[in-house]
Amino acid sequence: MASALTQQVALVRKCNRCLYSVRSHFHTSSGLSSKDHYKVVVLGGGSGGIAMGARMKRKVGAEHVAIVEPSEMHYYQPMWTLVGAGSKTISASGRSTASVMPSGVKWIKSRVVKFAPKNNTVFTESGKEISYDYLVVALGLQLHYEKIKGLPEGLEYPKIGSNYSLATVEKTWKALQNFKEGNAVFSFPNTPVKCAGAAQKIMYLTDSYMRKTGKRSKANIIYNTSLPVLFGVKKYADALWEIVKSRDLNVNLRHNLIEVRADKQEAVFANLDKPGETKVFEYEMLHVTPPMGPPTVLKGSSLEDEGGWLDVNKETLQHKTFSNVFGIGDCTNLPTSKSAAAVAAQTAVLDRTITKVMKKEKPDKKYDGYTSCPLVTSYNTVILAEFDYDGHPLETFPVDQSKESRIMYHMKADIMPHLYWHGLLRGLWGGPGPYRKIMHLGMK
Ligand code: FAD
Ligand code: UQ1
Repeated sequence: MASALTQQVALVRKCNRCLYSVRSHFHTSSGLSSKDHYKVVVLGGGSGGIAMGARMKRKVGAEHVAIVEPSEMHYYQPMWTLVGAGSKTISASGRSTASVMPSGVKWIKSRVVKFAPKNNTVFTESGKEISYDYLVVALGLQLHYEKIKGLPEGLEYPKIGSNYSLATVEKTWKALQNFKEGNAVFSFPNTPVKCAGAAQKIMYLTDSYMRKTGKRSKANIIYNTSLPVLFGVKKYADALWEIVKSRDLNVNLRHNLIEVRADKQEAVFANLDKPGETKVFEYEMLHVTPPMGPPTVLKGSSLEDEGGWLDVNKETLQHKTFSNVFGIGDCTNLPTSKSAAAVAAQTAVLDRTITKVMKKEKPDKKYDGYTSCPLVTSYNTVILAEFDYDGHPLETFPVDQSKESRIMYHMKADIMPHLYWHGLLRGLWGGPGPYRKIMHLGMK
């Protein structure tokens, strides 16, 4: 009896070793073992998560780092603006998650579903309990197409697209190509968004495409935004207003999309300054920037602020209550415009903050809110907006970046993807801060 038991235990051990080696070979784990511990656990394998995983690997060694990410594919979302306008393909914007995972780091291919920060533990959908010494939260934000009446089903119809999601970005390009005559309508929601410029970049590209194809005189181009301004930083807003006027684009401020009647090709907007007043716009093409919000998994986690965003110190990126928890990117309440450029600058600060906390020292490097938005204004021009928490321009190049530039377009379309895949994701690109200082040497 005893020897049968011993044999069984030996067999189970052998199987476990075998499973372990299979799993580590594929460098993923599906939740077969129920409890794991890592020195650093990163939640989310998007821009911020992969970059911080790479940096933490250098700090504590690959075997002490795990990244929890459910998706098989990792997408370079900034390319979707150009996919929606037909100048890049969706396949060029994606790589397998396995290929961007820092080698040797454990990929836990699941979704985090619960936090227990007092016990330094998170739980995954696959039933795994993971404990950590340090936690980096990089969960991104959530798109809420469902918050607009008629939209989820409306997106099944032609003539509607949205550059914000993988499933709908190619529909924008189809709608643009099939445009005959009428209104081309673009929306901007009444919530925080990622890459605040993307909602209007596609309008400028639509205008350019229609001029190129001789359809412009048949199109009435309308940008309806919930905001009271065209762009949050005056220097760039002034430049954009000039473009809007010169290209005959119609901008309606404080207009919030609330309903889509796709069968009738109608979009209903609420006037945010006159409660109860709505206006119906017929469309031949509609581009939707959906309402966005924090990851719902943060709700009730004691990690979130009153708005549901991860509650971090705006200079150090350390959580305000739990000193071994840190945040980066779109899921945080950092009061800056959410972007991959912001994530890049945040990685350099967060790397330093965590190093200091690990040594039981006070974090010293301060994030200034750096963010950037390459405002694509045609198929070969970009206004490169770069600014800080206070909305002050923080331009990298010693030129006036509010002017439309072909070189900046080349940078956005051809150089930036390399900087993303080979620099940011490998933890080697911490934003242009140090280069800005060199570029401006001897200048005011
Ligand atoms: P993400 O990169 O979105 O990653 C979040 C990750 O968390 C995802 O991989 C997701 O699968 C994972 N996740 C979610 N929930 C869970 C869970 N429960 N458990 C585990 N994992 C989870 N930025 C620029 O700088 N320049 C641009 O020109 C630009 N243009 C853009 C254009 C478009 C159309 C879009 C959509 C975005 C653009 N951005 C741009 C914004 C940029 O892509 C994001 O700000 C950036 O990717 C944010 O990184 P993140 O790590 O915070 O989130
Ligand atoms: C950037 O660092 C970055 O992340 C890699 C982006 O996301 C794709 C950007 O769009 C921009 C503009 C920057 C900032 C980089 C420079 C060189 C100004």
